[in-house]
Amino acid sequence: MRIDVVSIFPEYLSPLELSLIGKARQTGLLDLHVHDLRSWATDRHRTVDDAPLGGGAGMVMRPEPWAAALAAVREAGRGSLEEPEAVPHLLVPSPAGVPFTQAMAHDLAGEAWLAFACGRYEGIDERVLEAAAEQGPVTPVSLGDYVLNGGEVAVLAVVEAVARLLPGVLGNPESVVEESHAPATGGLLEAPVYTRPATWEGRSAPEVLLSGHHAKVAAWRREQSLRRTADRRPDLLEQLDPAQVTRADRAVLADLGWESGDSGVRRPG
Ligand code: 6GU
Repeated sequence: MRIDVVSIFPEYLSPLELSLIGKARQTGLLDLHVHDLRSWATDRHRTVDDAPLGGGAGMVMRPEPWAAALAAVREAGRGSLEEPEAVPHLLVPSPAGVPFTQAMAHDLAGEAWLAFACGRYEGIDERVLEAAAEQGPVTPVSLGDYVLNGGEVAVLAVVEAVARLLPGVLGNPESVVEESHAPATGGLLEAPVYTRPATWEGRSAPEVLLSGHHAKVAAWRREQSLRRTADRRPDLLEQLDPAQVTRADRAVLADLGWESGDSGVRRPG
């Protein structure tokens, strides 16, 4: 996969040289390029922002450097991807974007080329995104319902979430199957985990995990997933596919005061 990132703080992306992502770059699984938006600013002060039309607080990123940067990225990528018609899927981090999810990470992991346009200040002039949408897919993405100063932290999060799904990036491909939010867990949160010593500072790990009884361990983990999801993310529990709810699940849910039936599960009162 090729990934291009355009930012006025390219150093902000240096963690992408570390750990599994850094390794994936070294081994050629990930071809990641970070670009400084200011290289496409043309005035003496390398200005990339200006006051918002219509007034208001803050500054808006000017269209000209962005258009030049995105054109240069498209050109560079076409050279490297051998497909002469290739275009990147442009992702634009923004608190006004669509929520980034594990499902989106899986979809993006199937693409050959992603590009990220990191806005700072109040954002990028909207016409840049309109023009880009005539060249290829454009998706504004948000990490969640809070405000960051710019898109760089979101790029770190999205690139890590996507890259770890690429074949060969993780040592153990099974670890992506059972984790929280993976389709295989039916969208439940993962159960708590323990390691040795079995008793630490007077606290014992759950007995069942020492039993060697795989079916009992699986049943215990399923129950813990349900309880934790009910506590922390009742919204996820409500979206559970009724066909995936077993009789044992119903007993746990009833204990929590949840109702379950053929149409799904409903939270108490
Ligand atoms: Cl992707 N960008 C910014 N600036 N703030 C955010 C965000 C993204 N996601 C949540 N808050």
